[in-house]
Amino acid sequence: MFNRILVANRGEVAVRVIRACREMGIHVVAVYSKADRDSFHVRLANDAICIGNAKSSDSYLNIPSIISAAEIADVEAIHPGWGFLSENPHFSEICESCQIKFIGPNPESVRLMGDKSLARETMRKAGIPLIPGSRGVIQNQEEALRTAKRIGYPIIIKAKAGGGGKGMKVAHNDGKLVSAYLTAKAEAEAAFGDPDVYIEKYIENPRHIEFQILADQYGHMLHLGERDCSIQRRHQKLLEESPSPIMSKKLRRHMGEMAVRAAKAVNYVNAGTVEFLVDDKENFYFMEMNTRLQVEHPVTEMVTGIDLVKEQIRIAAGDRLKWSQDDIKSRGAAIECRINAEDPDNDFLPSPGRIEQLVFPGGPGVRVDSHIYRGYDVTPFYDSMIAKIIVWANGRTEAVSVLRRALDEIEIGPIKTTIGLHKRIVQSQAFQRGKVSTRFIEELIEREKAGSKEAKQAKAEAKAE
Ligand code: MV4
Repeated sequence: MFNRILVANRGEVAVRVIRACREMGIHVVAVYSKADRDSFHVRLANDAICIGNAKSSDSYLNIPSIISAAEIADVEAIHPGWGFLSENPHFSEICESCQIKFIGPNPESVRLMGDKSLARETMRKAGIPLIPGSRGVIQNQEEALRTAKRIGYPIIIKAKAGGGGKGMKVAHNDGKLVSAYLTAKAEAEAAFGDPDVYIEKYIENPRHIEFQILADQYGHMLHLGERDCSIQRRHQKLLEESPSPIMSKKLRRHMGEMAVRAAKAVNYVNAGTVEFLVDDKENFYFMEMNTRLQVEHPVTEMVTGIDLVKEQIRIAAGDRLKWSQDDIKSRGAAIECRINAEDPDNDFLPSPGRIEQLVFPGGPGVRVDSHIYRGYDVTPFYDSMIAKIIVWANGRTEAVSVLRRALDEIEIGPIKTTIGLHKRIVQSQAFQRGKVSTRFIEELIEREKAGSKEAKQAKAEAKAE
């Protein structure tokens, strides 16, 4: 096992990884930018090294600074967390060439899965269900039109270098296709420096269901069940749960087998996630693979009892997985809410500032993953997620009750947060019944608008009488 690890990240994930290291008796070194001097992760680590200015490109994305810190601290391994350098194959290559173990997959699998069109072709060859679409990238307008005609409208154009919803365009007919194609290419070039795009049939109101994978260095792989992440806004997940309310044993076995097969097809090592879209007839299709620990990993930890971060570290150190697929049991139901320092009444504008008021929930079945404390300044430089509330209970209905009372216990101020939005989600009939799709938030906001209009009208009519 490693004696010393460096965490190349900040905020909540840095805290999460440092906690795992401390429990494992590993000396853990934090890095921080000038804006993060007073951060919680700096306090919890055994050592901390300043790596540059607040701007991410000067600090958490600055490979020479991080490698220098790792050399000075004399660590054996680096955990990249999520975001920042976690899916940068160049960074993991540099780590390995400096004899520092990168706690994550090989650069080859990261590079392959980062090319969304190549990932598709690899999955096709492996026999994973794929959304009908183009083979490889689209070369010109004529090919775009031919492909759309073959698969039928509506279609979606996606960037080869994209992922996570960036650079996507939907088209409903030939007339709209060419301009959608050209816009998608221009946006892909601007966002990723790569104009290549591919086409898929557009699935309306899908569910987003992803499978957690663990793979050791000896080719042994298993899945830890699914997470339903359908509740999102502008490709930012808001709430995730496991098990998915729509999952049957049979569907889980089938999707889980396909997820493991997808990981095997790229010789995957360490923790990863295979994302699927699921339509209203329970057809499922490979969407992409995330080659990192994910924000929503705690819901899987709560239902399986497996600490994913410790497993990541053990796998990187060369340990064998100690389970076979049949040993993995999911128990009860877990739900996670992401709390952001944003104003839901003002188009989710970031709301940085000092935390003066802070009460976290507790009690049975409640876990809080967060880096904030009373007196902490939420900086405008990074992601606006400030806490995650994760609840567990024997069944989904009970978990929803625990979540509702946990949300009622939280107080964070005076900055604005998304807690109120979570309360509205948990109140809704659709959520309580588990009937959600990726359009859930849009529909919730529409329903509320209609509801408040009706209420206003009723008031006005009552006045007139
Ligand atoms: C799609 C889709 C419908 N059909 N692909 C969004 C994130 C990126 N990973 C892919 N995304 C989608 N791809 C086809 N062929 C709908 C989405 C999508 C979505 C997916 C998951 C969760 C929320 C979403 C919100 C809007 C669109």
